Amino acid sequence: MAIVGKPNVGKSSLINKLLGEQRLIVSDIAGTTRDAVDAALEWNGKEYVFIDTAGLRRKNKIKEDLERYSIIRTVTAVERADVVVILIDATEGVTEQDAKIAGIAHDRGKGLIVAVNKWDAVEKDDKTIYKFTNKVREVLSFMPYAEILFISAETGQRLPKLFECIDMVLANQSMRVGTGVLNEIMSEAVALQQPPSDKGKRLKLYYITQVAVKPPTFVIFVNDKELMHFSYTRYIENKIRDTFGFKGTSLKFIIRERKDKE
Ligand SMILES: Nc1nc2c(ncn2[C@@H]2O[C@H](COP(=O)(O)OP(=O)(O)OP(=O)(O)O)[C@@H](O)[C@H]2O)c(=O)[nH]1
Ligand SMILES: [Mg+2]
Repeated sequence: MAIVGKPNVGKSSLINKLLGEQRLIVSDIAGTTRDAVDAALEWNGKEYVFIDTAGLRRKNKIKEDLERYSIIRTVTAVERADVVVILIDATEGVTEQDAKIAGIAHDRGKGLIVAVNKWDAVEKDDKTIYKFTNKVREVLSFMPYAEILFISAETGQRLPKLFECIDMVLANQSMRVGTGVLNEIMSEAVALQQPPSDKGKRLKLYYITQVAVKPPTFVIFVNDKELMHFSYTRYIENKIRDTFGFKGTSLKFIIRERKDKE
């Protein structure tokens, strides 16, 4: 599990709380953590390794080297991880900087959890969670599949829920769906919404199969790759998600051409 996020968002505090000891260095000076530190711990009889990272700063001339350095550290941590927990500071709201950090995990097809931290420090009414959730969905619109949790590294609020979420995302990253059922879903989807056509030629979808996990990866065989628009792939993806969820994980689609059957 890689814990990523802006400076001062509470990454080290979260790992400290999970460890139940003050092993990592926590401070309110942004940019405290310089190196990634691994922390192994047990939860409900299972072992988890958490990777702390240095917070990613906004670009700034003087700090450009430091910025580049922390991006490299974040990328390395993300690449080593199965699940990436993106921390957002509830007292500051979700920003473009958060989107940039989340994008690093999204681009690499990692399991994703968005944890809004410092929830204890926010004044709340009955609509606060709803409004914050909408804002996160808006800024992180490229990853609608991500789970969103509201936590506090300080009080420990919803940390058991965080582990439940991690287990669920891990399972979804490794889920395999049978070819039979995939082709049933695809045929049904095609019947419900006609595939696009161009210059008199219509897209035909012949066959779909899952070829890999982490992230779940599907190959779709079609008559003409050019006709398989992003939006139709997204439509098929949504149909698969309607049945299997795949919460917390991106899905990858590879489009291959095959000669016409007849
Ligand atoms: N109220 C509140 N404060 C928190 C919470 N989590 C962290 N903090 C405070 O936020 C400050 C920064 O915490 P750190 O854990 O050092 O943040 P970090 O993300 O590791 O920061 P860098 O290593 O600099 O990137 C500290 O003063 C913490 O006490 C929380 O859940 N609630
Ligand atoms: Mg830190």
